[in-house]
Amino acid sequence: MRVIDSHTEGEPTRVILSGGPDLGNGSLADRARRLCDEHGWIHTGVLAEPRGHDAMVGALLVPPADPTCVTGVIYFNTVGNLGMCGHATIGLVATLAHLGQIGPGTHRIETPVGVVTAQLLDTNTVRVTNVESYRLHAGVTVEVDGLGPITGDVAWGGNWFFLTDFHQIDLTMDNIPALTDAADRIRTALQRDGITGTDGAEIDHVELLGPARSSTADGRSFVLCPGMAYDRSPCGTGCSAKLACLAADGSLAAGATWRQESVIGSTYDCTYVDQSPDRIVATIQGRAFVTAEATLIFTADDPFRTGIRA
Ligand code: PYC
Repeated sequence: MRVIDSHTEGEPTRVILSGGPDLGNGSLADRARRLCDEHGWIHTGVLAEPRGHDAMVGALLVPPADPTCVTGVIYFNTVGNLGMCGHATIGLVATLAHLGQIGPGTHRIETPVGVVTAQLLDTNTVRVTNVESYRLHAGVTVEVDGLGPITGDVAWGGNWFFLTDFHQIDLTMDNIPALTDAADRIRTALQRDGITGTDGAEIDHVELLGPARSSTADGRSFVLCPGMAYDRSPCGTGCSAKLACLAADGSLAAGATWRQESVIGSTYDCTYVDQSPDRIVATIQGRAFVTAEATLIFTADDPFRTGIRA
């Protein structure tokens, strides 16, 4: 399996160029389901130890169903699929540029939750225009074991998020274990209380929000991804969900830039345009750097051929 690794504002992406499973030629959503149902080992085999680690996100390239797209892609992490992934789209575009497969300009990319566009601004800088984002519920309160009542919004940004202003623990790197534990407790409380996205979709991302530390940023976040890994980048789909909430509150005008800082201090510049009632289309700009080109080897009698499952 041929892969290229990159990181986007600190968050790793592993693009599978060849050697991935054949998922047929249904819709991207059908092929994403087949990846989980028939080839579930890929998630840990490609991304988890001993070949990777918990924070990695995979990008399996597949032929697009929409011929206007440069590629189709299915994003996944060690525990399952992601709908969209902002940082991995930036990493994918930098990877395709590194391979000489695309040049500067705008490129359409098909994901299981819709087509996104990505503008390659220079070798490393990419601006992604995401699928539509929206806030589903405002001001939802859950009683969280060990934290007390926590109030936040439920929003879609290509994945489902619970976003809450969080003041109990500073959003700094030395607090990552405590932040991970807090976000996981919130996610557990949401599940316990049956609080979901549209059509009962699981809210699998929790975004803790606080003040920026840099004077040039507008806010800081800690994002817990499905599983127990946190996003090193400011989380592209999480920023989209955040912008949907800001727009719904009337706190950020269409076209204005919001600079979101991650828990490690990296940033995305984000803007939005209004879409049909109560929806926005967010644009996320950040930088990705290619870190490795590799061939993954899956030896038949390797006891950890399919990765170490947590
Ligand atoms: O950038 O959208 C994102 C993302 C989701 C999970 C990890 N990164």
